[in-house]
Amino acid sequence: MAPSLIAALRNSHTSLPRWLRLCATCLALVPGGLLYAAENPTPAIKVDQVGYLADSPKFAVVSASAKTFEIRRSSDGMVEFQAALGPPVFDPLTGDTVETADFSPLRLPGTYFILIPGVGKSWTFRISGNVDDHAYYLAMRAFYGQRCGAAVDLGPEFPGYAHAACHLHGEFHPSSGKTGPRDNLGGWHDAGDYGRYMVNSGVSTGTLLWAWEIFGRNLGPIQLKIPETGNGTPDILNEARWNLKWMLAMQDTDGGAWHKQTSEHFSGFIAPEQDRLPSEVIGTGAPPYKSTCATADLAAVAAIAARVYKPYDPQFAAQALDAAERAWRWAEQYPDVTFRNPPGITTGEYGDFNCADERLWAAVELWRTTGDATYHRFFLKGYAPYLASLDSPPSANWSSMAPMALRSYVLSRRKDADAEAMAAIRARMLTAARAIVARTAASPYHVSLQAKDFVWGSNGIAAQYGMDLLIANEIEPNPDFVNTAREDLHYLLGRNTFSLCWVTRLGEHSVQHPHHRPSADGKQPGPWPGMLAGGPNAGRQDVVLAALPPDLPPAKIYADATASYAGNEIAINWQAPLVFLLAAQLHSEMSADGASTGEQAGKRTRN
Ligand code: G3I
Ligand code: 9MR
Ligand code: ZN
Repeated sequence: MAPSLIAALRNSHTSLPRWLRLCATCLALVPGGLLYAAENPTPAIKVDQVGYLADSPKFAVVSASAKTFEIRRSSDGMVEFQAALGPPVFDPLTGDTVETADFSPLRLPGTYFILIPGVGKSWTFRISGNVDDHAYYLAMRAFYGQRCGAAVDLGPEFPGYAHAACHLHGEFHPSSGKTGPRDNLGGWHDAGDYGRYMVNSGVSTGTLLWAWEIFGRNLGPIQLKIPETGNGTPDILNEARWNLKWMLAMQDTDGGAWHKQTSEHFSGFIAPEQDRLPSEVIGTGAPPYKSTCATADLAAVAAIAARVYKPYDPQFAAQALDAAERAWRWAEQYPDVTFRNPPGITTGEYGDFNCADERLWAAVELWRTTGDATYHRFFLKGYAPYLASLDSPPSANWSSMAPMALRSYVLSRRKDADAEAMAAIRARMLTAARAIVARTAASPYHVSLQAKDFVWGSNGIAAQYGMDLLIANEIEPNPDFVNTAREDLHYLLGRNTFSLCWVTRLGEHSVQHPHHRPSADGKQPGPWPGMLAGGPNAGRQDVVLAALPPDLPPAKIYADATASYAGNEIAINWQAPLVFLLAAQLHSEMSADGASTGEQAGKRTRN
């Protein structure tokens, strides 16, 4: 029987007698189940190894010469769908010539693989109405794994993935303008290193809080099995608060915030609790010691926190607002104190030489929270030169906060917003989103990334494009925006030139050797789960990438190797837009009451 006929029989649930559908299953079992079970998957067939939402477009990519493909059920090899591949197309970003396998019509929930006779079979994937729930859970729990200053234990799902309270010996570095010991006050390890950095914490925590504000209805009931679970506050907010606590503690009595808290140099590849290098609060080395970018980021994030936590903990919300306002005033007084590593400090710098965009972001968030016209005026005076930042989002988002400032203005939906500013930002955002849609549709790998995006953390940039599109969808609902965002997720979860799922412990072929100290201390059989690796980087700033062949196209400059910190590290600022993207895929039907905050009661689209 022809596979397409089998599929047609199987899919026609109601119209055919059960015996005929069973018969189709029996016929399919022989060629599929017996012949292909033992075969190893081929990287030439690239699928999202987590899967595809049942009602969405479904593309796989094939880098081998073939004409047709089959989708088979993984349980018994039965053919569910068969179609022609698209024409071969050359992809300059990877140097691959690829065809698209479009199986959008297949909506039947199940676990499948793609089979191309003569080429091989793909890794498996699911089709389901809630395909990304587990990915969201793992990606959010990755933040829990990054907690500093407390014991962490992932429990029976990942036995042995635990660490004792770490970095308990803290002190003020002379560059901070203070001396003496310092308690560990929480926060997340930034990345594969054990530093905590305000600037990167700002964008990451802000992104998670936005995920809550926009997709809260989907997220409210999801339990992350963290120590706070069940305390009445949604877990995404419980987890974000762990980092907020540290950020708030980085504020000095004058309102300014120190730039970072790290050891003097990076520790070796040891477990966090084994790292006994003192954890130093590090400043600029000269009065006023705090940095403007760190302080303005704190103002922005604390202002968001003030509105988001209000229904759950009004006292904490008030504390956050007070911190935000004090930080704002400090940054007014010191608008351009930038940061460079002081002598003797070699950990990450997150040095940003212009903090005007961070202040713009702080102004919008404070205005959204308080309605105070002072912040609004500040924004209106300063936003126009940044409109262009929406056209082609910058490659380092931790240093370029203007797009978040502008988007936040539109997301506010406030009645006192300036009509002209609103219209200008909306138009620019929507034009940019349409351009991303168009170029993704033209991309052989169906991904939004361009050649210029293959820098340190390119996977974070792919996730950010998805986030930009989803925010555009909040402004003007458009299925193209939502579907294109999902294409970027498919790229991250396996539909890429390496056929690699870039999130650890997700899918059947995922990153094994992230540059992540807790994963590489040799105690566990595999990496800590749920973490997004940095991805291909044409900057090649480590020995592994530098040693790759010189003529590689940008999207190929990657190796799954622990030593590759410029390509295979993980970081909270790439993780947060991944969470945002995943949060958008979850279904609101799962939600309990009270998940939404005041602002988000407005229009939303669900997919
Ligand atoms: O944007 C430019 C681009 O125009 C240029 O063509 C390209 C050439 O290489 O460089 C691009 O800038 C790069 C930038 O990342 C892009 O995001 C810089 O070269 C590169 O040095 C910079 O790397 C940063 C890296 O720290 C080194 O400072 C990464 O953004 C940043 O994510 C990373 O952060 C580290 C922390 O320092 C320490 N903790 C781990 C964390 C993640 O690796
Ligand atoms: O492990 C460090 C990583 O977390 C940083 O992102 C990266 C860039 O700042 O640096 C890594 O540390 C390397 C150091 O810079 C150079 N010597 C090798 C270190 C990693 O083994
Ligand atoms: Zn720690």
